[in-house]
Amino acid sequence: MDILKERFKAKADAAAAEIKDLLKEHGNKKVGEVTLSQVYQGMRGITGLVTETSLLDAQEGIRFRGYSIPELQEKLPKAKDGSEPLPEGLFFLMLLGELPSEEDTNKITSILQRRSHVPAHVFDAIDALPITTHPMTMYVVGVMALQTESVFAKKYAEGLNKKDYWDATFDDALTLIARLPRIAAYIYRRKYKNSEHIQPNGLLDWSGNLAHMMGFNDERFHELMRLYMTIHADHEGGNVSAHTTHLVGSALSDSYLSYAAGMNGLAGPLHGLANQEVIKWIFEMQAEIGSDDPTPEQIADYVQQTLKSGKVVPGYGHAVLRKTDPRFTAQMEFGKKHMPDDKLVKTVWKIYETVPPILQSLGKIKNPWPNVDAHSGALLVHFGLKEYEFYTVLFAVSRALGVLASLIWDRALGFPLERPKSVTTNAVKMWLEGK
Ligand code: FAM
Repeated sequence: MDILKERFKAKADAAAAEIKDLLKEHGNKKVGEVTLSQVYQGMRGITGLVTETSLLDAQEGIRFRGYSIPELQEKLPKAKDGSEPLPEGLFFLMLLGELPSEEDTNKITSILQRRSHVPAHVFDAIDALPITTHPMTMYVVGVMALQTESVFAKKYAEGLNKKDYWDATFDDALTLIARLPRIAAYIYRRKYKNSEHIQPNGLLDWSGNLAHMMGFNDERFHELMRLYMTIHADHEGGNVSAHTTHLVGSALSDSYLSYAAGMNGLAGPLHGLANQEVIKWIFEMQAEIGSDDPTPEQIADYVQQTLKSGKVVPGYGHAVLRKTDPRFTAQMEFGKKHMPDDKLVKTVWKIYETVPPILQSLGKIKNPWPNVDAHSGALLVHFGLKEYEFYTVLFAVSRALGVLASLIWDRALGFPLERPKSVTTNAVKMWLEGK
């Protein structure tokens, strides 16, 4: 751990010096103009944040520290006999900014294994909730209960030098990431498997252990988890979960408080909850049509019905992307390799052929193409994970890697409190009248 911290600190000091010079020379340069529409419409397209871990291109999709998803699948270390990347390697890449060796990846795995013990009061807090509670609510309650363990909060209360904020954040972030699979699996077994819990296997990789504790032992499911945890980890800084984690962290709230806040945002249906909405929508369509193998015509009719009732087609559209999400494509490739004849997976592919032209014909939707959530549920159902209310918890476990790596960088670079300006419509009217 100390060597990892030293390597990180050297990178962060070099980056901080570079940013200082950059701002000294170019600090007054304009990065863009803001229109009144942007102020009212969710600040789309306004550049106002720095997130070092990944960058989203509207046409090409996400790149993590410069690497696309297919490149990560090729270059990141794999589990023994596996072919999907280990997300521990992606975490190293996002944190250090360089591709990890196998040894680097194993080091992260072993740090996470050693820190994975979850204190009993966290399970008590989850158990105190009614069984009908949504899994994302249980998850955030579990994370909040774990906040008792925050090194940052404790050291801050004792009087922490601001130069050391990053160090305590580093400790908290790794401990939190290590414990999330156990919390997620505990919620799954409590809610859906009669509280028959499965103990962690200290020899497994981070995602493999999550799959094991949930009760899925098919090695292909372990592979799916490794891919899933890699592709959902980060999507630059402006999305609701990343931005919220960063915003709350800017008040020097610790990793637990900041991450829990971000995950409350992930639990919204326009963001991470869309993966449960997609499968729910497909199941409802199957029930209405009376077939688990709908034709393209039947799908098109159902899409029109959804739109007519004033609802969105879940899994389609994006605030930034303007092409098919490469995270969708990666999952489609996984489906072609492991389950090409699965009816539900094939339905997802038929929806992919049917929905974009319909959405395009409406003229108002900026991106008619599928996003990450359009595909994930069908792969999970294939292995028997049909409890779709749980899906966003998996997304949340993965998202921890990106938002917490970013939070460590925020503290290392000394980023300040975030506080943009807001206006009232009255103030806007007065400004327009020149008053
Ligand atoms: N179905 C129906 N209408 C849609 C739509 C969809 N899939 N996507 C966008 N629209 C509508 C949108 O509601 C808006 O309508 P109004 O003008 O009547 O309010 C109009 O098209 C223009 O929206 P936009 O500019 O194209 O998209 P936004 O940037 O405002 O919103 C999304 C982006 C993702 C919130 C939106 O596309 C959506 O609601 N999609 C369905 C939910 C979903 O899949 N979310 C997951 C996003 C995912 F990537 C993630 O965060 N995990």
